[in-house]
Amino acid sequence: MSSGLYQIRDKDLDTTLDLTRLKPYGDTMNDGKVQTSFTLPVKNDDKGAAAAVLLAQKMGLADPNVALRQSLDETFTFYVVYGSLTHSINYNEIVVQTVTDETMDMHETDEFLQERLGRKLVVIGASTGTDAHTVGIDAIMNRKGFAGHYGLERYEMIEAYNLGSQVPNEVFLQKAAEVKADVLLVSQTVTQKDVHIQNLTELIELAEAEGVREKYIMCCGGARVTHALAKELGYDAGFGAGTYADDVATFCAKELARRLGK
Ligand code: B12
Repeated sequence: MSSGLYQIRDKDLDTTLDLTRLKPYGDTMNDGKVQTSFTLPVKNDDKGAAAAVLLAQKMGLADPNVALRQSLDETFTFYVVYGSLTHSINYNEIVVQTVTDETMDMHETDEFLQERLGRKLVVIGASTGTDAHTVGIDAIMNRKGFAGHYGLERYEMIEAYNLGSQVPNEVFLQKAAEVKADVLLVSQTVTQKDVHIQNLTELIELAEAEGVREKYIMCCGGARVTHALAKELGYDAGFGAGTYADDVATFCAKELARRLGK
């Protein structure tokens, strides 16, 4: 492509971006275009569609348009609604808590552990309580890993135990003691009625009651888990969607080295 073409594109670029009044982008800067979907417990008719439009307006969407409505059964209907969001936010004021370490890859973490600790890091993981979702914890721990990132079982300097799902918190702590774990990894996927918060809190309370909380690096993860939430609940770190084994391995290796002064 000639540089002339780039010059034309640069000239035509929209320069009205204002990060203090950030809005979603559809095909023009600041058009605020969004799509939302929801189910209403009403039958699939024009009155139901009008209800969907009114709700979308109350959400702050201008010119809502029902792009799809589909009966789920006689009294439930699914809607997809497009519109322009009237709200904006100040992007420059946002402060987020993140796990700040620069992520090392598997080989770098193995080398780090070999040099600093001189022994394997023992990691135990599970989906605890009633949670039967295993894909998240498997993505982090299974040898084959996830999206091209190997899991903890493949690390030479990590001894990984994946207990699977629906592991009661008491059993999880017992097993952690048995294998002399350095790190506890908890996965929570179901968040209905904040069950993940109750379950994560119960584990911390149990660890405190048994006097072992400080013995372990405790991390949790799941689609609705953030680092800030994890810290609030008493964990050392929290990992959400898009996490790879590299991220949590880096955090745990560096955190243990820090604690041991190595
Ligand atoms: C597969 C699946 C199931 C399978 C699980 C099979 C299995 N072996 O895991 C089955 C069919 C069993 C199932 C059952 C249920 N499910 Co389900 N399920 C899903 C589904 C489709 C995918 C979840 C998944 O595998 N994601 C892929 C993984 C890779 O992502 P992830 O978990 O977020 O993990 C990543 C990060 O979060 C992070 N991570 C996760 N854990 C950890 C832990 C640590 C330590 C770290 C560092 C990182 C980390 O790293 C991972 C990789 O990046 C989701 C919908 C969706 N599309 O997300 C619903 C979903 C999670 N399920 C849901 C529900 C409601 C249920 C049921 C209650 C349904 C029912 N009424 O029976 C039951 C609950 C069973 C139970 N007791 O837990 C809801 C949860 C809603 C909510 N807000 O709570 C969802 C969102 C579907 C929906 N939209 O309603 N489910």
